Amino acid sequence: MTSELPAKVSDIFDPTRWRVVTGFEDFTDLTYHRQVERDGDAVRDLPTVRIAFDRPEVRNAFRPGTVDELYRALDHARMTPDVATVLLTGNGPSPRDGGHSFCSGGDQRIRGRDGYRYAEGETKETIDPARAGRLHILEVQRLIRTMPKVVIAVVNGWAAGGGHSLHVVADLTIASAQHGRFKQTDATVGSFDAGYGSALLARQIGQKKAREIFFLAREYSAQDMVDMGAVNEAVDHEELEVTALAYAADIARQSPQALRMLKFAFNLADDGLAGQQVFAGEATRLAYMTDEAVEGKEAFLEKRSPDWSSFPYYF
Ligand code: S0N
Repeated sequence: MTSELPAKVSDIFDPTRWRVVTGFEDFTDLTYHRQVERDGDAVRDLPTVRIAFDRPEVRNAFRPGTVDELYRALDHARMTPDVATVLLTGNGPSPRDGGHSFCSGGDQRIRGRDGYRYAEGETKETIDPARAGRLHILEVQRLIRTMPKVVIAVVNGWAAGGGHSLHVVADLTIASAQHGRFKQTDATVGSFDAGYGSALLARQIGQKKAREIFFLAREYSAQDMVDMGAVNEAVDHEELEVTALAYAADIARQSPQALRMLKFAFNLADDGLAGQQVFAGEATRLAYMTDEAVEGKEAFLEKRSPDWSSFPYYF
């Protein structure tokens, strides 16, 4: 592992705390870093990753390729055993006007009648129909929701439209007191997140406030969102990433198994049978570790009846 410092990708990014995750050098719309501890040339991984939108000139709007990269990075974090926490944030500020953004949702310049174009200039004739019509940010939302890691939205600027929905689906949200701004613009541009973005928000802050946010499309500050219960904490902009890392350090002190079970338990009622399935998968995995489940498997392999006599029906 190289001890070379990564490039400074945002105003509050501290390169000494991070290394670039290898294998994702082809990313154009995101940056993906792993938290490290440096001691001279020695670099030791810590259990947090930072995934950041990197299109500050368009308020970190996502196009289909951005969503592909986001899914890849999140899925890599999901499968990396010693990663406990994912920080999802936005790089910036914009080199054009200094504006700060977490994410402003789907890139409206390439939204077509037949789905999002992968690139500007693609037409109905040249677009690949297998890729264009996918509203696959919803697949990302489901991954955030079901991955057995804690995902923290670190809202450094605008969270608008589909960007607002990403913060809603994250497990926790910390926002910049000065630059964190929230606006649900879906209805303004004729789109609507009728899934987690709206319904889960209503679970979090109540029906009236959620409907206000969507129907009026007004702007809210980080403190407004804390007051509504949609954001955990509004902190000084300069302290935002340090605070997120302090949250991650606390999370890393908890039992991985307990964190997984709790996350899936918090999701269960709202996610219906899909939530039950995720929770049940973990319960089954735990059961497989018991002598009782081993007896069932071994009895089958040894072609005998299982002997349950040492396993009680009641605790
Ligand atoms: C974020 C806002 C409020 C910031 O305003 P501000 O600070 O005044 O900046 P601007 O001057 O407006 O912006 C600076 C430059 O950035 C460009 N830009 C900003 N946002 C976008 C964007 N989303 N797409 C493309 N370009 C963007 C501006 O155009 C400007 O560039 P110039 O100077 O060259 O014009 C403000 O920017 C704003 O309101 N942005 C639009 C927010 C928005 O409406 N987003 C889309 C909402 N809908 C979705 O996200 C749907 C996607 C989705 O998640 C989804 C959910 C469920 C089902 C399907 C989907 C799906 O994938 O469609």
